[in-house]
Amino acid sequence: MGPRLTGDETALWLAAARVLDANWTGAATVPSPGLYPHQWSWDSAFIGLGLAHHRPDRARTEFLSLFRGQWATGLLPHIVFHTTEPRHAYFPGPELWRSSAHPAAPRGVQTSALAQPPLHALVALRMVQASDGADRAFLGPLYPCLVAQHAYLARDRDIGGGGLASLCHPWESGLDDSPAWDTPLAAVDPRGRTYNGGDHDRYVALVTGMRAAGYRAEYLRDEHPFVVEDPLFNAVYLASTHALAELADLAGADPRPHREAAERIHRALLDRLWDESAGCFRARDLRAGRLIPETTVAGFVPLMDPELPAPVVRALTDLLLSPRFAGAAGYPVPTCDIQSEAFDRGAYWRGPTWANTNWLLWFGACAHDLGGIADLIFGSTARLVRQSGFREFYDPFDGSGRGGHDYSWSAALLLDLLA
Ligand code: 9WN
Repeated sequence: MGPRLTGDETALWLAAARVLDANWTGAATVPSPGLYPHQWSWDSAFIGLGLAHHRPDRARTEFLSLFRGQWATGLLPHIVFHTTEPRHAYFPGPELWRSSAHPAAPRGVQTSALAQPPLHALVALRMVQASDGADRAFLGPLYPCLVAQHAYLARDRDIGGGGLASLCHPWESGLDDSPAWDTPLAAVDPRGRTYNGGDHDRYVALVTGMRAAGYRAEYLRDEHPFVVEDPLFNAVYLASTHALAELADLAGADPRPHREAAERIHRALLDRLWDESAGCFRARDLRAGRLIPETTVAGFVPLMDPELPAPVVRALTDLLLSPRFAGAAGYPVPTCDIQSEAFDRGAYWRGPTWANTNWLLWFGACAHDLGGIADLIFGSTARLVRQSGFREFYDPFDGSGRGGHDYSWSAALLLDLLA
């Protein structure tokens, strides 16, 4: 155990470490036992943050397992499948993606064909900074993979042409059923499928459309019906691009292209997603050609940008602390504006508080020396875990736990917050 902790914090630390140990498969960490039996991309990044303090050797193995799934295009898929046992059935499994039939997909491992928020370079940097030097050797093979991951986003996903990466599926956002996706998703033809009904048909229809087009970038650019620019994804992309510049220095490579890329993403976030009149960042629907009016927790994640202008930071913190978000929630930060019609305190990404979005906001608050907000988020997250355990998500009013139990990122991020 690393840091100096109080007795109560020590108990929390040990409980979190037990969850990560129990969810370790030998090669990676499942997000939640039973519920999610494979490896998810941004889960692994969050888990890596925690493992770096608890088992740095496993943090490295976790990343190497994930990057085994990387495609020749540079795409780092959002799921790497680890088991085909029927008792671990998860829908959609490899049969939906058919990655083995694609020439750019890796051999010997089955994967999805979507991205997730690219937090990996940021986590790799923190792993190297936290380590005794062992991670430097690991950086050699990892660095080119991270560069390829970012190059894919810049080359194949800058569909709007303004410097941001576009999402082609709600699953790529990490916030699957966020109210922000309701309108662009409603425009997708579900083609009469009946998997689980409702949005699920559209989720599947989006994938089968991409698959039928061979997952080609031209199809995504010209024909795919769901294309949005999301402030959370792009803020994470920006933070990782800054980290990539630092990793380049450590790896003896040229950091300048990454600094230039960061400058471009920083400008594009402000030019394309900042809504001055609302005082927050919003997602842009490229097919409808407009900002999506829903205000969600994703709109605060650009606080991760260290160069965000002071008036923008002020507007964001005012809204974050208002009764629409932290001001009315006993356990901030809810994923959706409490005053929105779409807000639902118990429904997944439509209201509850999550440890991972809290961590992103905590990181952003620290980047701007907003000690009060960082402490508020740290305190709320620790109280949630103390009261309800390492759950998937929590009711923002009474802190009761919802969804999966022994959730890996809730445990891992608590370790990082305590450290
Ligand atoms: C679809 C694993 C993943 C997270 C996502 C979360 C949920 C999957 C699902 O679980 O997504 O990828 O089955 O709903 O929304 O953020 O990475 O924890």
